[in-house]
Amino acid sequence: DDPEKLAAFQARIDAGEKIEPKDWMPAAYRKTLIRQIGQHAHSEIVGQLPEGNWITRAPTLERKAILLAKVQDEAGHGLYLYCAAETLGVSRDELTEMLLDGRMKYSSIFNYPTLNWSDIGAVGWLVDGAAIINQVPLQRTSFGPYSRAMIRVCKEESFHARQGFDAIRKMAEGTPEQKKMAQDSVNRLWFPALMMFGPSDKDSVHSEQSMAWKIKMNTNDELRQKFVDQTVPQIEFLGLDLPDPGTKWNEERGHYDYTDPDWSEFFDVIKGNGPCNVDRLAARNKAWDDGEWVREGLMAHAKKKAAAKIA
Ligand code: FAQ
Repeated sequence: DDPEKLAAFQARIDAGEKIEPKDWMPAAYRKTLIRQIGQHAHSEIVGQLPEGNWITRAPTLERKAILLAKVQDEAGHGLYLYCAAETLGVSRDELTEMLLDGRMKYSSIFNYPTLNWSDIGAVGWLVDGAAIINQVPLQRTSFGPYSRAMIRVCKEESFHARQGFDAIRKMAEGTPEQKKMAQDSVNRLWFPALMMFGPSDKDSVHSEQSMAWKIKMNTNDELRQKFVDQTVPQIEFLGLDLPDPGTKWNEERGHYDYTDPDWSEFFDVIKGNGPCNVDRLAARNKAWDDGEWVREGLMAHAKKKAAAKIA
């Protein structure tokens, strides 16, 4: 890339201007955005699986309607984000193929199972809670379409997190058995939720450049700390035990100290070896294959319509 163009581009970023799809941008900026927005979209799509699995088994009609709406929202977020990625010159088909053959990632969290109803509350509360902390700053990200997508997505994520907290609260305040289930969910999902923010700053390969370009607004560790600080009092409010015995308020830092997740487990999960990686990709591949007749039908219809217009 031409150094003068690069300097002018950086000046726009530094001045807080939004970069729009037709503007000049460095090839690496485009590539990083396609990777991050694409992975984000894939996460929303794959993220429907652990919760979708419980729609038929929700305990009441009200919980079922809420969960159904939430899972549909996630599908919407995925489609919205694919559109944002498409403005960068990649097609949705290409992105989908890269997800299906493992060339692109999706969030590590969705490779953990949801074993019972209490896990559904914990996912809404912890996973959507973590997603919000990550996505609120992304509303100010430098790429216009991504930033605008995040504004709408964050509004819906707030509803998701609240419904999750409400569901787990019911469990935590329920029978001793239900409370035990809530505790077990928090214990199992706490460290995987911390992993959602990515590796520790010293191992984060993309952070420095992505922050200079305002593709990311904070480091992984900054956002992880924010999540811990926000969530620990909520766990205490629920009357549950903290899942990490290393959690301790640090007066000097003004933050909770906490134990890092097992990073070898994280890298293993993102390499494809988590408890549900194989199942998740098999489900997405099956959905793609089963949907072939729909795609073919839509194409045939579109061609017929276009031909009728010409005639
Ligand atoms: N999982 O250099 P960094 C949701 C990879 S929320 C898998 O730090 P970066 C809502 C990373 O790609 C979840 N891979 O990377 C919902 C890179 O590998 P690569 C989605 C991860 O990009 C709730 C390598 O590790 N949210 O879906 C993860 O600067 C309930 C080195 O890492 C977003 O995607 C991970 N957790 O920072 C839906 C938010 N962390 O690509 C349904 C937007 C890192 O070179 C139900 N994304 N890696 O092969 C971001 O903010 C960033 O991409 C980070 C990672 C912070 C995730």
